[in-house]
Amino acid sequence: MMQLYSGTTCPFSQRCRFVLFEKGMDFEIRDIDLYNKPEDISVMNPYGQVPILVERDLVLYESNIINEYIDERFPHPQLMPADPIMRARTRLFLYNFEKELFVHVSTLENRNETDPAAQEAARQHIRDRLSMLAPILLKNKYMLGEEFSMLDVAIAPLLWRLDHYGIELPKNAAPVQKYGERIFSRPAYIEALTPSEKVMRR
Ligand SMILES: N[C@@H](CCC(=O)N[C@@H](CS)C(=O)NCC(=O)O)C(=O)O
Repeated sequence: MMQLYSGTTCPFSQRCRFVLFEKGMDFEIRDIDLYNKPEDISVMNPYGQVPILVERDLVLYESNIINEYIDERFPHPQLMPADPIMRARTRLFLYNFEKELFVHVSTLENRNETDPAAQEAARQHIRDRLSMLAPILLKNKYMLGEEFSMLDVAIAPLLWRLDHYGIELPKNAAPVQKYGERIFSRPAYIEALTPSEKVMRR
């Protein structure tokens, strides 16, 4: 059985919990206290971070890498597009999300980053970058169109945390908020939330 080492408030861990619940297979979630990390975390992941997925002698880290593995191992419902061109485009989008959005999420999650100016800059970058997605999400139900995909999984934990991070989107980004609500109403999304995540959003 797969085991996921997961942080109860970690947006990257939430991505993997979300995919595990979407697939509806057997797995075990091990909650890790990030203030008091067990030693084996750094043995399994040289960067000392969660999420980590363990399946027999396979040990994986990095949320997007873990999620692609789960998607290939349990193909239904498929979350990466079947077509190679769309698949490649999706990977490129995932890469862009990390470079342009989640690098700033990491600043806000980092307990050692206490500089208010750095935190405010991170909020501003996230606000601007998310607002740019509004025209696409006005037309599309999900990031790629009608089909729910790995891109929606990747971005959802950020949309869930906007209030929690103190980020208010401008009015013209309403389609982004509505898109978030569509993802948050999925049964697997709700099941994957930890008690600490449930209280992040009113
Ligand atoms: N790029 C990584 C980021 C993982 C990450 O930043 N995890 C944080 C918690 S949200 C962590 O484990 N922090 C503990 C530490 O760095 O000591 C991923 O996508 O999995």
